Amino acid sequence: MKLLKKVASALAVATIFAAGSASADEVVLRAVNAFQPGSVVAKPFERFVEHVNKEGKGLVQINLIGGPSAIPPFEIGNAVSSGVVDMAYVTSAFYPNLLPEGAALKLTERTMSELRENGGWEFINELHNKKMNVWYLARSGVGNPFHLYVNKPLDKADLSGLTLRVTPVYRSFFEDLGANAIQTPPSEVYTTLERGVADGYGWPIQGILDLGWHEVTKARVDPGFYQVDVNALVNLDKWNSLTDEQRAFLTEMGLWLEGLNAENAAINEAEKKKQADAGMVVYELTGAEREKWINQARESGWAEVQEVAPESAARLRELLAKE
Ligand code: 173
Repeated sequence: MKLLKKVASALAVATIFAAGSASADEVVLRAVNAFQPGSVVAKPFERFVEHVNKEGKGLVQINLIGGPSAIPPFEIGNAVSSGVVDMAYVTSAFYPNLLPEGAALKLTERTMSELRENGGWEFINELHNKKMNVWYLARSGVGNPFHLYVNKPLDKADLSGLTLRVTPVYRSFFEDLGANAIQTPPSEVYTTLERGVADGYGWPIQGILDLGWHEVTKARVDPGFYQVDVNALVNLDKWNSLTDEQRAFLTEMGLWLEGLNAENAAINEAEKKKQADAGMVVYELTGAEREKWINQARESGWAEVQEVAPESAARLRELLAKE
């Protein structure tokens, strides 16, 4: 035990020395991930952190302090806004209190490269700067659609009589189709379903098996709708305190993170197969019901943006949507 302690303290001194001597310009950013460590939704950021730490020696390092058990998901926006953490990987659905305009992000019909060209990224970044004191470094989730998962039969775009677990992503859409909505963080989905408190829930196509929810889920409803937004945010004071070189490096790493969106199509197929192999079935809406489902999702989504962010809604729609 004594020897171990000595080794440990020698290591600690060595670490401090190494950190101190690496470079006067090296910055270590404390980051938090809103999603369960190791799960497919958390993964792009975990890979990002690994990539930054490999490429950014002597310049920028990221210390990932943990997942949703470190900071509750709905408080992560506040944490990065106030500088409790320097960086966060979090969906706008977890910070609607700070940025109501975030409701538009899931309605994106363009790729991130398109948004970086048409001024969309710039506008979204500006909103995050002004309203939330964060830099909008990059977005994951484009190409990863949301779905409704249910334990009761469904063959129409009609959710009346169903109680569904939601976040701000799904609320307006599900309610407009007649559902009774209850909001929970992801950590409570399993028990909510297991106890029959809800008949179903919204979640992306990715992650069901990682979270063990196939055990309490009978079916997925197709088609999916919207596109996930999970955003890499940097506290704005921290961002402004970085050198030009550090900012340029992080910007490049952010583009690398957005490059991972190209993998989503293949991941989605693999996830569908895993769900089927686990015994989940698909309730596929077809014909007019499918049209109604898709149109209602879009309409409810934009109506909500108009309601919560009337001054930015038209501009957001022009930049993010295709029509
Ligand atoms: O369902 C959710 O908790 C949610 O809103 C979300 C958003 C992005 C990715 C995964 C889940």
